[in-house]
This record gives sequence, structure tokens and C-alpha cells, in this order.
Amino acid sequence: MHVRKQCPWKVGMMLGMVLTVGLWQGAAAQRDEINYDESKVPKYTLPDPLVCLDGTPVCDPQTWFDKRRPEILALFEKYVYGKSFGRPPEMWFQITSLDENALNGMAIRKEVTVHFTRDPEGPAMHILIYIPKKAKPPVPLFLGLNFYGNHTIHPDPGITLSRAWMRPNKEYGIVDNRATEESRGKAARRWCVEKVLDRGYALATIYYGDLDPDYDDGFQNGVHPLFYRPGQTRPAADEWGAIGAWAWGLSRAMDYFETDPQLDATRVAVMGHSRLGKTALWAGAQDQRFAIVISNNSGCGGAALSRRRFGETVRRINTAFPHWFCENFKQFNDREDQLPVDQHMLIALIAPRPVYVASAEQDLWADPRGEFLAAKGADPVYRLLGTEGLAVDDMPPLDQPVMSTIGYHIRRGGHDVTEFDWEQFLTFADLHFKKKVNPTRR
Ligand code: GTR
Repeated sequence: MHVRKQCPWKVGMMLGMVLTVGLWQGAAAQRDEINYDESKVPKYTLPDPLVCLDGTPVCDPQTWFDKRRPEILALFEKYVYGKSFGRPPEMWFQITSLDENALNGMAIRKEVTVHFTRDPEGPAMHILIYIPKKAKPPVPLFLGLNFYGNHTIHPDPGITLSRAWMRPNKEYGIVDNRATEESRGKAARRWCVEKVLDRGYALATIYYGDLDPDYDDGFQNGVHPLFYRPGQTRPAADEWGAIGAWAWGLSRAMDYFETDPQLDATRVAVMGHSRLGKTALWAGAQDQRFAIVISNNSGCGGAALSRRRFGETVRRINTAFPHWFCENFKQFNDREDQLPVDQHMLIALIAPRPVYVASAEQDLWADPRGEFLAAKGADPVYRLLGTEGLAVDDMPPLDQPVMSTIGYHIRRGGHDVTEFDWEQFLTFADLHFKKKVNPTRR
């Protein structure tokens, strides 16, 4: 079976000696500890999502929402992703382009800049939105961060080319860490824009580097410094890392959707792949305005159980990507059993809103079985809250999606977002948006 190769040296070249040493250690750790053998998964006991820290069992929705859910959320904040901040009081929205006849008349294309401070030249993120013209507003939508700029999701020449810093990638036409005209449409295969529009959904996306460029610079760029207290130079051990900042951006996009009459902010499905799948889950866990949450191949620190130590481990992820989680998470390198949470509890925080976990057969680095078991581990919470949870006991066969309130599939192939994945996400949204609009929206 093919196992995805990791290329930390690509990042290393760019970041210089100090980091290269760190990454080399990471590669060494990877060699030593990565397990792909199911029989070598250690025995573990998952923390019970339905027992409070003081031992009180959670027997009714009220105890879940008033006591246990806040407790679990606080544990993820303190030990895994770090605490995030709220909406900046001075934030404002600027529509920077509008085309009523984009994609051969199929869609309205809108670009919106979300300014985080009063300064029009200050820190900001740029949302690209396609709205199907045939749909009657307000239109439900999919929201996802992208890896290399909004202009990569479709060759449409009307999309503004991002000027932000990008990770090196020849294939994507990145030169000196910047996008070029050649970068347009490079990720189109992963977004299926026409299909999404044709199914009656709008699609919104943001370049994740607008929120925090994805390298370890001690949190000097990105949105972190906006929230430093006087004298503070980096987040405290229980404050957000990069994933926290990326998830925060998704909530700021939601703030915008709430002001746009063409969009239905009560029917937003937040979706992400890989590190951005981890981000989508964390955004959906914290912000109950997201009606559906979709994790694609999110793996370690996303949908996969940390305690299984199958594929990527807590130590490996904290070593290769020291900036993704909060500083406290590093205490659990090789000590997964000491974590007061595991990732099934992250999924449980989304309950009773529909959540979909997508795995891929060859994506062993992300531990497909661990992703399924985490989804299953959230099931008791979903059932307590009156849904059917995850309606199967065992991992389904390849390419056979389960569409209960917790949805799951494992498809053929490797670490990627495919048309098959999108078809399932769309069907899942059709099913659940028809049933009822976000029950936890307050
Ligand atoms: C890998 C990382 C994974 C996943 C992936 C991605 O290098 O180990 O956790 O996030 O990157 O985001 O593409």
C-alpha cells in the first residue's frame, strides 16, 4: 500500500538552519516511531465524553450543553489548539469586486475583503464567493480555506491573484513565495466549482495564509500580534497557534455572511482538507453558527484518535509543525494517554449538528480507522441529543458512504479531495439542510 511521503525539507530550505535542525529531528522521530501496523496499536482507554470531570454522568441534553460541553471545549482550548479571540471591534467589510455574469453567466462572483483593523492597508483576509444565479436567495453555502490562494480554485481570470506569501510549490507556479499568473486554476480539480453551483450551493473560500502564513516564525506575522497584550511577544502556552488563527478566520467569514442577504448564514457547511480539515473541525466545534462541518483526510489533530498512535503522532506533528497547536500540546508528545481529551470529543462538540468525516484508503498517515473510531466515539453524544448518531458499528466498505447525522466514508485512493468526496458532501448537505436548519444556532 502506498504511504504518503512527507517532504519537510522543502519547508526547511526556506526557513534556514535553525528550523532545518528541528525538522531533521522530526524526520528522525518519524523513522523511529511511525506505526502502520494495526496489531501494534497500543491498548488505550478513551475519556468518556458523557462523564464530567467531577464524575457526574451526563444523562440529558441540558447537562451536556451547560456543563460537559463547556468543560470539553475549555480542555481543547487549554491543551490542544489554544484559546482564540473574538471578533475585532473595528472589523469592516469591503466588496472589492462584483461580476453578475461570471462563469459564462452561471454565477455571481463577489470578492470581499475583511479588514481586521480600521486601516485599509492593515491585516485583512479576502473572501472569494460564487453564488449560483439559478438559486433563490438566500443561498446555502460551502466555505473552505484554500492552500495556495483563491485564484487556484478556478481558472476564471476575474479572480484577484493573491499577493500573499505562499509555501514554495513549483507545480503551482509559486515563484519566490508568491503566486504568478501560472498559478491560476491549479487547485480547480479539488474544488468542483461548477458542480457545487449546479447543485444549488454558493461556494466561498479564503487563502489560509491571509490569516497566518504557514511557517514557524514565533507568531510575528498573521493575526496573532493583533491580540497581544502590552509587552506580549508570542501567544501564551494556552493561547492559539496557527490552526486557531485559521479557524478564527472561518468565523470572521461567517460574520460577513450574516450581513449578506444573498447568502443563508444559517446553512453554512464548513469544509477543509488535511490541516485545513483539522481547522474546519476546530472552527465548527467552537462556533455553533456552522450548520454542517466536513473533515476531509484531517488525520492527527483532526478527526483521528491520538491515542492510537497510528501514522502521524502527536510528537511528529508537534515537531514538524511546532506552530500549529498551542504550546501546551507539546506536553503530550509520547504521552497521548495523559491527554484529558481525544479527538472523538472534538467531533462531539459539534453535536447535534451534522458532521461528515471523509477518509481515504491509502492515506494511512491520517489513520482512516482512527478517523472512523473517533466519529463512532462521538456517537453517544449525538444520540443523547436525539439524533441517530453514526448509524453503523463497523467501518463501511470502500466508496460506500454512511449518511447519518454523523456521516463517514472511506474511498479508494490517497490523500486528496476528489469529485467523489464532493458528491458525498453535497448529498450530505442536501439531506441535512432539508431536515432542519442548524438546531444549535442561538
Ligand atoms: C502533513 C501533515 C498532516 C496534514 C498534511 C496536510 O505533512 O503531517 O498532518 O496536515 O500535511 O495538511 O497536507
